[in-house]
Amino acid sequence: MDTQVGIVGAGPAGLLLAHLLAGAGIECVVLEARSREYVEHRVRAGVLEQGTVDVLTHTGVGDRLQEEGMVHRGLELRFGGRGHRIALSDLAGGRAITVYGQQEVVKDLIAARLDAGGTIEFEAEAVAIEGFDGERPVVRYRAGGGEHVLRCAVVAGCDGFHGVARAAVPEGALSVYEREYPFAWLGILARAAPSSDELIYTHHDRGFALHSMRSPEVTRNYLQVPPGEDPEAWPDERIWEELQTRMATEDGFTLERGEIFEKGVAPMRSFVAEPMRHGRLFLAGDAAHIVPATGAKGLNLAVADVRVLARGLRAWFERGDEAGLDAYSDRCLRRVWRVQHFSWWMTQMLHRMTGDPFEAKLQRSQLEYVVRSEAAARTLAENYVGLELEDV
Ligand code: FAS
Ligand code: PHB
Repeated sequence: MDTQVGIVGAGPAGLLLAHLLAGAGIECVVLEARSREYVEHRVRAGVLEQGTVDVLTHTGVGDRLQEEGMVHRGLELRFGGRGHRIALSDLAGGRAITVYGQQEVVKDLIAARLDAGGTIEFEAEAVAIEGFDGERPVVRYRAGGGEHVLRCAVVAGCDGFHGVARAAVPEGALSVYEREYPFAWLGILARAAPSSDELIYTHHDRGFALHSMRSPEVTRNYLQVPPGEDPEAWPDERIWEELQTRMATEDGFTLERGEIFEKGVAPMRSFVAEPMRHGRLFLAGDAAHIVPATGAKGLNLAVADVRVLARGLRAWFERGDEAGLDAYSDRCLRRVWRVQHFSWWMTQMLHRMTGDPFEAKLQRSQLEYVVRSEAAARTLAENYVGLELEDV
């Protein structure tokens, strides 16, 4: 056997799992199809739940996060030309979110693994995962122009929505639940100072808009656009004009503009594949589930999965105790479905879904209720900052 745990994918799920296993003295190898340069610069998520910040900090990879991450104790819901602050920390027992780009988390985890002598094979594309119904699973992968085999005791499928791990599960062994939304998100990164200290989620007749950030000099903004929209249909001026229109307020809010240096369109879907364990193959992160980004949950859900998986693998390798692995799927899916519901709830409340005037009236009523009722606001706050694993 080449290693104890073969990990397919060097995204947040695979990298954090490798880091946690190494901390427990468990050998692992990470196989990543893309280059290090590519994965360290792929722009995705931006919001870390308290639990994610805690696990990174407590396991020694949170120094830059603590230094550069921006702690937010509130967010704004904006509709009808007015903003309403949701006091996240006051409503959720002092817990907060931290704004810190996913690519920064990936950089920190890669550096930590390589500095510790860990093995991450970049440009190593897994093409098949076999034998996981027995005790000697193997991962076949292409690297350096040749075919290779990684023999291990366990395989962690952390290869995202389009990976090979979920596809390796025999037909009929998976129950799939999914929903495609009738829109996508156009996301930009711009060299412009944030126009607000906190995130602004906007409901508007023309569609959803979100103002986020990455640093005091870089903002991250999103616009709801039709599904499959071509980013090239959105020259910079059109993006700024549309963002300004949707985020305008009665008191004259003006969005800071700057050079747009990243532009992309991401589809919106909800997806769950059950169960997440198949013999010696464990699915984690986007390989098992996708949420619409409205709740800022994708990365955080991946982290929650691998915290449970690492704990189960440690008990099994150290003491032969398989209870944690047996409970892995059910334990993760409880949180997955709570987060699926919250992400769907935020999405259906804030986006122009069908354009039906009745629906728009319901959305306005729901938004008015959330910003006026402490009970309703607390529901949003405690889910947004992230429920403790034990609370789900
Ligand atoms: P990832 O997809 O991050 O990582 C999987 C890794 O596996 C990749 O590096 C891939 O190259 C590799 N891989 C795939 N197939 C392989 C193979 N055969 N062999 C080897 N390696 C293979 N979430 C938010 O919370 N907020 C957001 O704003 C947000 N925006 C997003 C925008 C986009 C365009 C996308 C696609 C996702 C976005 N997400 C967002 C969700 C995202 O952050 C994911 O939830 C998060 O990356 C999940 O991490 P992983 O499960 O590690 O999967
Ligand atoms: C981001 O900063 O990229 C971000 C923030 C909040 C979301 C989604 C994305 O809901």
